[in-house]
Amino acid sequence: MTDIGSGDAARDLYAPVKWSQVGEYEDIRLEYSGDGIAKITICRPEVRNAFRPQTLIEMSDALVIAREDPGIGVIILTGEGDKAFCSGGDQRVRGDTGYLTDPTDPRGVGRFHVTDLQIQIRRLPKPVVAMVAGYAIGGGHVLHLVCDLTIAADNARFGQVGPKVGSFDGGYGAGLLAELVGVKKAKEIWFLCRQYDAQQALEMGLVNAVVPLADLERETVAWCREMLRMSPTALRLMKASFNAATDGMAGIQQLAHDANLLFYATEEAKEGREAFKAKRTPDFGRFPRRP
Ligand code: S0N
Repeated sequence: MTDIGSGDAARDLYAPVKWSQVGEYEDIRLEYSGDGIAKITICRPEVRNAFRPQTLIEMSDALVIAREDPGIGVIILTGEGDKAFCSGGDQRVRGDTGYLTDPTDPRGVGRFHVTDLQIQIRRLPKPVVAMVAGYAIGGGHVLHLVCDLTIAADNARFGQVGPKVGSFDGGYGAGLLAELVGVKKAKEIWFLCRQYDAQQALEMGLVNAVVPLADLERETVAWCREMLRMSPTALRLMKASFNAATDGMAGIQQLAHDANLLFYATEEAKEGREAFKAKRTPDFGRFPRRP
């Protein structure tokens, strides 16, 4: 349980959720809690929630919908069932040029749709929480790495498999992992392709909490509701701040544009806009030159 004291406020965090479905997808489900949480579930349990290109395209679409909706403040990413969060790229549609949208099309050229999705999650200005039951393996492990927080069930298992199946993710898969657990441990994870249980993941800083499987969603929702009580702008700017150094110019761009977004509301910025529209010289003289 989160440490938020007792009483009504604490009880509200754990109030039952009645999810309502938003839109129709083939590989995923998008649901709203009605109080500010969107949940995206990968629904391919027969392959341990491996993603094919269509899965990633649908996830991207759902993330856009949740991002654009001002009623949504936090997004949960999860997998259907209790056996897997996600087992990475669907190896059945892995071609010689990447992952194929239509493996029966001889002219098809594959690619890594997951590259764009990883960036989308990082740049999304609302917290994204990975809710992990069972395996988070390969590209599925990297998906939880790019989420802001991870709540794991006690049956969760984490690991990379790239060198075992002839692939590797040297982007966020290497960099974020090293940031979280240290370079030596990250190399161990990638070079030996071992699996780690939830407790080991907690001890190495890979996840935020481990809870009994039966409590996974209840606890994840409580963490989300706790964040929903915070200032959305402060959360947005903190997320961008955590990513800024790692993301280089793209990170600075996000922070700078967020600053500009807030600057727009000031009298000083409005003076520039109004002067332009009125075809007059702007008068910035009344604004302080801050020390
Ligand atoms: C997840 C594992 C450990 C689960 O083991 P378990 O519980 O024993 O189940 P299984 O019997 O193995 O699996 C049940 C059924 O599910 C199928 N299946 C499982 N995973 C996949 C998968 N990824 N693709 C396709 N099918 C999968 C099984 O075949 C089985 O089917 P049936 O019942 O018909 O026999 C275990 O399943 C496991 O280790 N899975 C494979 C993990 C894996 O290899 N993942 C892919 C790793 N690569 C990526 O994720 C690519 C990431 C990527 O796109 C990328 C991005 C940027 C840069 C580089 C890359 C890159 O290529 O790495």
